[in-house]
Amino acid sequence: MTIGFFDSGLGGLTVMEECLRRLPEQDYLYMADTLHVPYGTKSEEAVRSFILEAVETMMGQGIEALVVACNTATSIAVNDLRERYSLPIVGMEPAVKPAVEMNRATGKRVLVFATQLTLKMPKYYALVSRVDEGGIVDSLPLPELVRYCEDLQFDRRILREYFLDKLAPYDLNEYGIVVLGCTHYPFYTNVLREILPPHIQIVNGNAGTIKRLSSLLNRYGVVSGSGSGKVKLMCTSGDPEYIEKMGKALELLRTNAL
Ligand code: DGN
Repeated sequence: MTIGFFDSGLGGLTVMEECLRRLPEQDYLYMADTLHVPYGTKSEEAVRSFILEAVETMMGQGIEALVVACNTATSIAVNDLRERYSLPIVGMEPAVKPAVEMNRATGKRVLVFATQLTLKMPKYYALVSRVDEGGIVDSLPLPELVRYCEDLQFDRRILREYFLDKLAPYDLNEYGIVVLGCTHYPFYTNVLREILPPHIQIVNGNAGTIKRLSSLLNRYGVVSGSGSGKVKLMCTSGDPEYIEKMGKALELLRTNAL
């Protein structure tokens, strides 16, 4: 089976890389809507039409399951995609629910990093209202981080300065968990680990998405695949030179050279 992964840019690679390790018996295709990255700062209507167009292209490439490996795109268009197509479709959700549950015993707060668009969508509001009974969840948009990632900016000094500036208003002793609610952000887990106090855990939604994908594939009868465990195709809506960048970024994730 060929599983298609979709994001505006490099972020979805963090999900696909983990999926390649956990489900090596499938084939993979990755599509980045580089013509329109970043999504997080654009209007909901514009982003919806970008997503529908890009996914239509992926359908033409013969994918048999789709992972919307972008929190912003999931919030905006996962329902439209499910109405249009009958193949298994899995999206992202900021891991707020597990974070709140994990923090219940400690009484500490949860800090969610995501794009502005994800944080202002009704889906996010509904998620937080559902799980955050104690009012312990705070949210912080980090739009520059998507741009840094797209520029393959992994310079420790620049990133440290960036995070220290963004986190300055927060008393980190009050927090027990940071949730990475954008698929670009796990590229920065290592640098965040160096900056955050050791008691703060860093979580993302990738494992949850892969778990949902596995059970959906089982439900569709795809118990085990006969694929190569490889990425068969990487494509973009824009400059084909970007494909080299995707290869580099995937290698950095694979070797944890970040
Ligand atoms: N990777 C996307 C997400 O998970 O929300 C955001 C990328 C963007 O275009 N801003």
